[in-house]
Amino acid sequence: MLIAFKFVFFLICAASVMSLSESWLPPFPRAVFRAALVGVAVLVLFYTDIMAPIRRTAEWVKKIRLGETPENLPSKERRLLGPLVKEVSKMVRSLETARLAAEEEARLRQSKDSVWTPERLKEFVRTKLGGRPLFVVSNREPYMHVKKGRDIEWMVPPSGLVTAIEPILEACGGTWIAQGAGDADRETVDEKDRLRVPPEDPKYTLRRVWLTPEEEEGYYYGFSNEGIWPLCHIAHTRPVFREKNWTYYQSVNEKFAEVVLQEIDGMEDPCVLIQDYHFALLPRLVKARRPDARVAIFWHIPWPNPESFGICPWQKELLIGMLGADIIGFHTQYHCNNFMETVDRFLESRIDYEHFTVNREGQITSVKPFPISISFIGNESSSSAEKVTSSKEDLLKPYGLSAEWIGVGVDRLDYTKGILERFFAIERFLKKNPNYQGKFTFVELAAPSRSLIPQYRQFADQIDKEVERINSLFQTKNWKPILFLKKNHSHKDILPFYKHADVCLVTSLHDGMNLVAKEFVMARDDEKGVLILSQFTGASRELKDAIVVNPYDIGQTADAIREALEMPLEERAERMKRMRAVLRERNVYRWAADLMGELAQVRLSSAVVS
Ligand code: ADQ
Repeated sequence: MLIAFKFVFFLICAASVMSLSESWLPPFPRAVFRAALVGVAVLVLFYTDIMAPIRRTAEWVKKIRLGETPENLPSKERRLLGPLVKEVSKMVRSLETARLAAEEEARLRQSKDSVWTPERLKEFVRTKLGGRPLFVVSNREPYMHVKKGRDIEWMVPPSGLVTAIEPILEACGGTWIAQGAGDADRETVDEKDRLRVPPEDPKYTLRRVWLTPEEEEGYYYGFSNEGIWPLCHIAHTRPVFREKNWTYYQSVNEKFAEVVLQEIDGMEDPCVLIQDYHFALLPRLVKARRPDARVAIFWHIPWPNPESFGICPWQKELLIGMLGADIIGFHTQYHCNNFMETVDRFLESRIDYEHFTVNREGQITSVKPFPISISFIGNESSSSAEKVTSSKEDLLKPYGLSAEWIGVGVDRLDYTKGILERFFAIERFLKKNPNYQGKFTFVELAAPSRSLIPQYRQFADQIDKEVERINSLFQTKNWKPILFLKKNHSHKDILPFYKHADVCLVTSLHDGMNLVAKEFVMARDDEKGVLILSQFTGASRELKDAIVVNPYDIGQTADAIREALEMPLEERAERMKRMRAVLRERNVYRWAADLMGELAQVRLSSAVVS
């Protein structure tokens, strides 16, 4: 635009000079003079507005190549070379990430450190799978497309699963099969319901599966979340088993099995990694038709004792479905033991407690713990994306509150997370320690969850009432004991609360692992902050330097809050240091590597699963 404007301006000036020249030059020299004038104008424009920006852009790219951090390109260059600059900027980001990763790798190699990084995982998986692609199945998809006005945007649903699985798929390629749940998901797939992701730098295929509202209600809300979820958590919420939901659970598992079989068709010796309790029947359905496939299922929630599991009317069918897998993974050895005892109680099979395997009709399944974790490699605080500048005061100010100490809780609004028990403990703490009234505020960041299920709606109402009751007992003009923020917060919103809280409360009544406890520890590079952790979480097996409590014991949790707030600084730092060392060593890349290593080693039995 600007160039065109300049060109027109030059032409007008040239025309004026030329009309002047008509009076003093004969026709031929006048023509030469005119041509020369236009030529000079074009040359000047070409040099200043095309060559110079290209030269400066080339300098900019060169600086990046040499590892320098150049200033942003001036707007003139960005205007002229817009699309090119956009692509180069993306390249710069990938290059920067690759360079940081390579430096980290080199540093770790030199220090003979055993930390797992995404790069190490990629290399490991590439070698182990020998170029074979991987097929992952989960209920939730890693990328969701949603409508924003007239545009379509993509988002990553908040899930630890994506963090854990994506580096593996990025390394070996393959296909992630999941339910398409975004309102623009159908508009972004090809005729085979596939698309390449990540959207900005495609490395693997996402295959979406469509469920009808009835299927979603019966399989997801019904059998999975009203049945299996409370069955496995033993949080004293009665599981609901309806025949109709069971029928949907079976048919949706069959639907997913058909998709898996289509996707692995023609692949030799494919690896299939199934996620969670939504797909207990899937391993057998796949293995029966493709005995040459290596199949693993990872169960993200606890496994109960045989007596508790025994109330499920379809206990045998679920167990037989799972035992189609070559590997069944849980977070803890305790859950593996419960599973083996359950199989022992309800199925005809040969159990080997020495190697933790089940042999059912010749199909051998290995049952192992793989404690899931977070993407902590130890240098996170240096990443600019993670920098937090707010203060404790800034966090409470928008709500007209101030407090000397703050506590934090981050949960899906789920009855298994012990949120009510936590609030009762805060009430007890303030009653027992009146000197903290007016000074300690607990911030609960709670994401609404599964609100179509009646128990979840009742639970949410009960929480609202208790928050109101407890606050009304103590609150003053600019202070209250509980600040209850109910929404799905972004990780960026949660981080300042993790960073500035004096104490984090994780009081699950039962939890497979609990990643919030680990996220809190990862955020505390200042080595301050104390973690209070339920003994009924998988995380309590690893984070032994937390203050471990029985969440049903309200008095004990109340005393733990006081102990945390009054803990000497050195002790806090010592505990946090040790917990961070554990997490660094057992991060999510190690989880993925252990699981993939095991899957690659599976010796396929000749048995055909019936
Ligand atoms: P969840 O029951 O969802 O996972 P958890 O492990 O704590 O429990 O993970 C929750 C995740 O959601 C965390 O990453 C957390 O940051 C995020 N989250 C929680 N509240 C939020 C909020 N208000 N806004 C936004 N994000 C929020 C299941 C099992 C666990 C197991 C995991 C992984 O129940 O036991 O640890 O899978 O296997």
